Amino acid sequence: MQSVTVKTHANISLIKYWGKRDEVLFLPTKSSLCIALSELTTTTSITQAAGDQDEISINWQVTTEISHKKIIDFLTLFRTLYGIKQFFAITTHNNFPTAAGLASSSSGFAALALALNAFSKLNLSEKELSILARQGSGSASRSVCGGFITWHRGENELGTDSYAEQTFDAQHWPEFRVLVIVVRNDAKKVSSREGMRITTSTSPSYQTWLTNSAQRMPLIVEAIRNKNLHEVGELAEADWAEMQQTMLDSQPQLDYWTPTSRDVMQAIKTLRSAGIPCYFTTEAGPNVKLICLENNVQTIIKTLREIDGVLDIIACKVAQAPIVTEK
Ligand code: 2P0
Repeated sequence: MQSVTVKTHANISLIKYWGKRDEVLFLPTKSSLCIALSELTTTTSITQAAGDQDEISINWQVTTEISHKKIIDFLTLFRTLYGIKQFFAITTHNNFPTAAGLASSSSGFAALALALNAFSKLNLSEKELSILARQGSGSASRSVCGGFITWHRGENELGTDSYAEQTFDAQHWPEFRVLVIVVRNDAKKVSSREGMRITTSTSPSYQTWLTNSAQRMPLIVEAIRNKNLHEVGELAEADWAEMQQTMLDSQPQLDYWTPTSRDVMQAIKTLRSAGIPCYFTTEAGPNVKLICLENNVQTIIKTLREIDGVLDIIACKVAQAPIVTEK
């Protein structure tokens, strides 16, 4: 029987996505920029279903009914968009905790989009795949690419110009590293989707962030082009801090961090004061992501491992493009 297997990478944004201007089409309020992470992967296989309904097997570490429904909705959308009648049998597996702020939906829906495209022999372009993946989860639009990736906000309201593309490839900056500091493995209480809805409709600082963040986009691209870690780190932390402010001044307030998250962020600042260049960001969750260069990885890991509540530290390089295998 024909089968397709796809391996994608989760991504971590340095200039953030937090808010939609169209919830049905997943159109963001602003552009964002991220890195694909070599060690955080989703592997998804697809074959034809035996009967007349989709069969889904999620071997994720935390499986929720919501994630199951999101996949079914995405398959239904795919059939509608491309006039396909077939039902699918899908097995999908993450090598990292799901729905805990490690961007599982980014690699998850990107893998699904790539697998459906290959299985149905549609030959969609990378741009079309990004637009498709976006409609499963916004951040998934970025995981169809490898390297350093920009997701363009787009201007039209049909979503045809809101897609991600590679800005620099995975080899551009070989010494660049991301450390994923895991402080909790369980699913978060307020989903990103719901959190964004609350923030965009209630945060008084939201518009200011949109304006400032848009100005950071060209600056961070230049900083990455020049391999200037200090600039990249300062811009990423500034964008994170303003995003965090929009969450904290939302009604109800959104606070995704644990005491350990805060201890880790403080330790990163202390390391920096001691002359070790490292910077942090987070998603909508308690786990912290640190950016640094290869030569400081061991020192940083040794320091952060001593913090109470740190469960794991995963050292990532910038990932290559997804891999699609057909049988
Ligand atoms: C980001 N996050 O840029 C930001 C920063 C969380 C904080 O992308 O509703 O899971 O499925 O489009 O893609 C999380 O958003 O949300 C996210 P939906 P998604 O990485």
